Amino acid sequence: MNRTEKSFELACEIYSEHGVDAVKAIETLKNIPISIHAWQGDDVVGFENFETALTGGCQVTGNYPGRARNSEELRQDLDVAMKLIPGTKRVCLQGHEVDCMLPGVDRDAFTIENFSGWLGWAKEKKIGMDIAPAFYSHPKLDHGLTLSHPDPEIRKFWINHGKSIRRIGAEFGKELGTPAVCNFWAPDGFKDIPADRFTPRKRLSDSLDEIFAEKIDEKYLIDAVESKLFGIGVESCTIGSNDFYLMYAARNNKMICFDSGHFHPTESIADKISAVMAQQGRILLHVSRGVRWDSDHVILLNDELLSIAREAAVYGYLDKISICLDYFDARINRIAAWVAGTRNMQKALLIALLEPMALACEEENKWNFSARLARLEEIKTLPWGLVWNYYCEQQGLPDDYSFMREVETYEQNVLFKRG
Ligand code: RNT
Ligand code: ZN
Repeated sequence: MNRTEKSFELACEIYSEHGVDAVKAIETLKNIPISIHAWQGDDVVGFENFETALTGGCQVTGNYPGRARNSEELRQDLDVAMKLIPGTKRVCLQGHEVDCMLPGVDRDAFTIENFSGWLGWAKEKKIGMDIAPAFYSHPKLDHGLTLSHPDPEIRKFWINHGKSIRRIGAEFGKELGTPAVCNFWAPDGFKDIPADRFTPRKRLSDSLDEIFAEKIDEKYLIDAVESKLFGIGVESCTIGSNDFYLMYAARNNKMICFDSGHFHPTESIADKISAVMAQQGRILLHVSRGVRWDSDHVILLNDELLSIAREAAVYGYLDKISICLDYFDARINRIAAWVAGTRNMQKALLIALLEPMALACEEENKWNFSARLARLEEIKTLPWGLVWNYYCEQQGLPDDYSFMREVETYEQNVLFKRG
């Protein structure tokens, strides 16, 4: 027995004294799919023929060398990252991360042909794919509006984009044998106080209805809708606000997407999970980290992440929660960003799965809130790290620091050679 195995054995003993089966926790963790956001690898630039800056109120800062310039490079980078991440992985695309452009075909008419390389790759890797229409970084985002634009021609373009991305997602779902989550987020809003908040909201609602009018079997595609508080340059009014999408999702039986950067800085999405699950039964999480605003920093193993993971994992409805990462840092190696962030998500889930919550609940049910406090604090020093290390080793993966060796080799051999 090596040191990792010995430590794991001891950890198992301690956890079992708390009524927790660490081996089972690892098994559960292994099967939790994490949808890795492809857009960390290309700074949300996409691969269309034209170069536009990232618009829609999001920002990627930094210019670390090695950004993927086409889908092939992006897949190559994802291959390296995914080899360093344990467990079940999916990949999520933005609607402009096309594999190839076709003459005369814009976003409103993309088909699976534009994404064929992705499909072939996902088949080979045996992973599921998710997708999101890109309602930004395009000249048809006009005066900050897309689906809620007053001009029916502009709305039509974006409605057709939504429809085409849904069909592509359905194709992914059908071909890969696992439904694609198709997430709708649109940046529509106003920098300054609008005179009319109602009409654009009504138009957004109608546009969404039109997009979703085409019935697609949930065996292949699951629609999600994502709200936002504000974006850069869209500070005064976001058309697709939280209230808007909560109602929309509930009324139309869509999945609600909670992005951890899309609320007031002191508001946590962790508390929202049970509120929705008690009534509707499914959620998409966009796990991100806002620093003072929706800055989309790499997720850390911090209190926020721990509480999100706990709320997702402990009530037995984890299989109803889709986890997608949504951060982008161009100031560090993008592969390191994927690996560190995804592993942090997984560590947070492991910690949640290992927590002897039943013991804290026992005290809660006896109204003994002092003992509950003691239990919740006791949890924090339990040896989850030994379990995590064992899990990585068992999967043949380096530890949380050593993975950098492979990233750095790839950086020297490939990323730094990109123009
Ligand atoms: C934007 C949303 C959206 C992101 C894109 C890439 O604030 O979080 O979900 O995926 O910006
Ligand atoms: Zn998001």
